[in-house]
Amino acid sequence: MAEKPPVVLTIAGFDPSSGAGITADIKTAAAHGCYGVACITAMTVQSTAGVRRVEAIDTALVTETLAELAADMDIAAVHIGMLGSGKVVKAVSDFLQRARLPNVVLDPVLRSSSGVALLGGPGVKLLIEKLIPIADVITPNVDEAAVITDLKVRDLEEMKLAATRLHEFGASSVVITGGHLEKAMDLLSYKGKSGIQQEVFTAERQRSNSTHGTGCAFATAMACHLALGRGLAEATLLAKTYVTAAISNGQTVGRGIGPVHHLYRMNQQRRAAGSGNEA
Ligand code: PXL
Repeated sequence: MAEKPPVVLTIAGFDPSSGAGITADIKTAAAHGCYGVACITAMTVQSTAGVRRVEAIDTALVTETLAELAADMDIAAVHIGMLGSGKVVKAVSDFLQRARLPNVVLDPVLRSSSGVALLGGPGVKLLIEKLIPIADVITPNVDEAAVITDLKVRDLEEMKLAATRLHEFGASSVVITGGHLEKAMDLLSYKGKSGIQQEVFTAERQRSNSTHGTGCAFATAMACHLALGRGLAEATLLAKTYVTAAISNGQTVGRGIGPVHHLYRMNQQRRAAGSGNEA
């Protein structure tokens, strides 16, 4: 019988180098046995060397694409990445209010790793007002958490305070990723029965040049694990483990910051089968 994989919808920008954005998210969904579908929010001109140009997509295209997909298939989880403009933030939040889809993971993408703004000030304000309260989980990195909360976020204590502020903004659950802190640390914070519960996940910091797309890979992997029925803490741990392995198996592509290897498990399968490119 044909299998029915969980469908994971990514609403994100297009990175032609496929380290980040929708093409990377589709690889992440495939790596988790999910079926990825996508709504493009913005075009970027970029390579591993950096982002050259960003153009938001016509919001009518976003609205129609989301309605078309939601009418056709059961969506088990949603990943929201780069939105590119305040108008697109509004179109996506209007859709989510109507469609009431499960397991909405919001990665509040504000800047590229090379420092180019991917969402302007008015867009950030709308994201805080309209998307944070309806997402099931938000996954800012420490820099994004600092911009959104207007707090300094440099260590674990400050991550905990920022997460608490994000709950005050209406966030149900928060994972602040601190992969580039001296000690790589992620903080999971959620509203439990007896108030806010916080759990820390640590890993050795990796020195690597293959780190383009870590944020997208983490948030999409979270969405996949939630789609597969896993709880929040398990999803966080498994998504972190996935990204750590995707970095350490990073591929040398391009002359700049290389992509993580979203499909590293396929190499392992090839090796186990004793065939393929084992270089
Ligand atoms: O890593 C953030 C990000 C997300 N989405 C798209 C991007 C980038 C960074 O460049 O281009 C489409």
